[in-house]
Amino acid sequence: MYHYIYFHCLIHIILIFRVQATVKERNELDSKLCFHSSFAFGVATASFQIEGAWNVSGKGESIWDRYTHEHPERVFDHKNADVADGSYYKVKEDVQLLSQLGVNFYRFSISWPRILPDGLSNNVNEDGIRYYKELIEELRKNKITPVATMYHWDLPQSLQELGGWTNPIIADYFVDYARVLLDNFGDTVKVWLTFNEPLTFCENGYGGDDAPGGRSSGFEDYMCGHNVLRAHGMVYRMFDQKYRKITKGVMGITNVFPWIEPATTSREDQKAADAARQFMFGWYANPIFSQQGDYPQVMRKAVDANSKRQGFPRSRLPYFTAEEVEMIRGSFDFMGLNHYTTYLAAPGSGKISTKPSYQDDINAIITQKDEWPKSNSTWLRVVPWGFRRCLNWIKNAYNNPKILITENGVSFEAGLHDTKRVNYIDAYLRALHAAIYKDGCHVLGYTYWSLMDNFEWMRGYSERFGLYQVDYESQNLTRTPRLSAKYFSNVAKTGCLPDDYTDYTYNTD
Ligand code: GBH
Repeated sequence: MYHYIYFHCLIHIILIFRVQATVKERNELDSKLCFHSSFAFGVATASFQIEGAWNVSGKGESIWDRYTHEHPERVFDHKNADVADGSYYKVKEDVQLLSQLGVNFYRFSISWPRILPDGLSNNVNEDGIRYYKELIEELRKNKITPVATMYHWDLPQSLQELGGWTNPIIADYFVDYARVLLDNFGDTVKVWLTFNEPLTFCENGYGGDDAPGGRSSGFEDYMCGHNVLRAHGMVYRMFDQKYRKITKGVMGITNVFPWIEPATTSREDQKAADAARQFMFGWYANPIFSQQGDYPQVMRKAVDANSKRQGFPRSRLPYFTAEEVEMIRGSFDFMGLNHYTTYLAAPGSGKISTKPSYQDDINAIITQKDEWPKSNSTWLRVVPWGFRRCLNWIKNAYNNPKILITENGVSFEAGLHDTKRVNYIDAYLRALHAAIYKDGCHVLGYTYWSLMDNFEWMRGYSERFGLYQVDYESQNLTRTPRLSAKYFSNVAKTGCLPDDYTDYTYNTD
């Protein structure tokens, strides 16, 4: 209990740097929708998507380097992230952008192969340590709290040669890597996330077409997930035992949870929606955040049964030992949550083919409504009310954990006058405000994805999520604030949503 209260306070204190004056300002504006002064605002990026310098000063090759070089045809615009936003060379410039925004924190990720070129801790690349130390120091000078993700998908290629996340040994190597990070940055980074979206990199990476391009759905994706959960639990336990006291930090994991609404109110659709939530979110949340731990029961039952029907002598979803269940259960100080959009679910046909597939295991038809406003990403429609439902579902399922929204954002066409993005952020923040102050959800802060346009994985540079526009034609990759940067900086600095958009020519088209 003591620990609980202690960490509750600690993460608040760590994230908050907002100036006192804004509290007064806010009291004068009762009519406005305001977040409590302890609520933190930030923006996020990820190493592979912004750094470039892919083979500079000792950095090793990552699976995304290899994949985009070998298969340019699989990337929408046939581009790669060799240069990306050049952030490796722009520490001061990028921190200036953050400072102009007035955000409390910056969520960035650390490139494993920049720190450990071969993935292994016997060879530490000093330039990698230097680079992140410079970034962290620059943030500190500007009173911006660093929030670091240990793994945002850029696995060292050398470890992929051993099977990557499908090989159980990788959990040990991830622990070694985490130890190097905590030894080097533990004194200055107080908020840690082990992983970004295991669902995405296991499902799309080992079950689909993202790097490393495993395309082994319903099989390698489950192995990946299993080892990621073990690796997370092991790193959290090491942190708890060896680093927590000396670093005074906190640690969590980021999962992605699109809201899943039943397509109709029928019992069948509700059941399908519940199963889909468990397969998408519960897969990674239940073992860590639920009272009982382990995989969600619907998932366990469905994959076990389907594996049997397909003639496998054992389930395609691996089993944790009793010790592993205990190690993973409760391995968090807070929950990182990425939320972008909402889907509808209806029951699938129940048919399975002999070839395993995650989709068959879920057995749901996932769609979106035509009338929901589109973005520039096929998977992302604007459905702010889904955010509130998502947060309430988590509150009920996992005993109202402390949540840090680690990503929320939207892609639109290039251009500086992005009223549609302003509209999206404002609407999602209103839904979040209701979830916190009307429903009692325990949310500590909000992170917009992304600080600036960047390499959008298989979509190349074709989808833009940035508050700052990046001019990829210009020599120095010029960053220019969009209207949404002005809007978001106003929100971050005051903690309030503006009443009207006279300044921003708000419209909802
Ligand atoms: C985030 O994931 C990532 O964490 C971040 O790196 C990324 O830049 C951001 O999204 C914006 O894209 O193409 O139909 O197969 C959000 C969840 C999961 C959404 C994978 C896109 C692929 C859908 N993502 N999904 S599809």
